Amino acid sequence: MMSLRHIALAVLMASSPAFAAQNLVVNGSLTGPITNNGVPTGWSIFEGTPDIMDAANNVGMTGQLRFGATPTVSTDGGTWVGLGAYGSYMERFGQTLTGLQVGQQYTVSWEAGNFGYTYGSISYLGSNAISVLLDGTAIGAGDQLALGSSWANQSLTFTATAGSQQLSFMLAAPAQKAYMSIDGIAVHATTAVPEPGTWVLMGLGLCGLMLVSRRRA
Ligand SMILES: [Ca+2]
Repeated sequence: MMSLRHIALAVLMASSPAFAAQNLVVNGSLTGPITNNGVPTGWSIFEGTPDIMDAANNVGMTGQLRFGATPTVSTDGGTWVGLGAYGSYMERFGQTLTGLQVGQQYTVSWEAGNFGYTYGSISYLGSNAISVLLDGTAIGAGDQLALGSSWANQSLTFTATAGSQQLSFMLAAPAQKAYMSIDGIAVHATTAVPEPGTWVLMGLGLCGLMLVSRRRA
């Protein structure tokens, strides 16, 4: 049987800020079947034709090793999304974040790699960076990665201006013909602010602990 002390501790842990900070992104692991012109469940295409790929299937085409540089399995694992850019042709995908708190700062983090694409006379072998957009407006970008750059963790922060905002990704430099990889996308409150209900729970937890100590004494 759980003692009062155990219950109090459980409540305290469940309500602590560290436990309250959850990933607001749905399917941030970008898990889905290899698809040319498709994005995984939970995501939408906003421009162009992004692909679902992995180290053995480039541009979302099964068995196609049309890479400009040897790819490595992402830190996140499984499939990821490939994004191309070529002048006015851009590829952008994303999803609407919900449950944001206005005025709260959030950190967007992701893994980026540049393994390119080459097949016959078609080549996407340039350097580029992953740009992050909020409601269609760029809020920043990761570092430029040259062809052959393996997975790198990148992040930036934003302050929510509405409870629901559209997060999307595209390549930052349209003129630099490139095809980059993105995986492991997450959005967390930068400094977790417990909600009012959480403070009540934490208070109850502390009361429980105090009660236990008094009984012991
Ligand atoms: Ca993945």
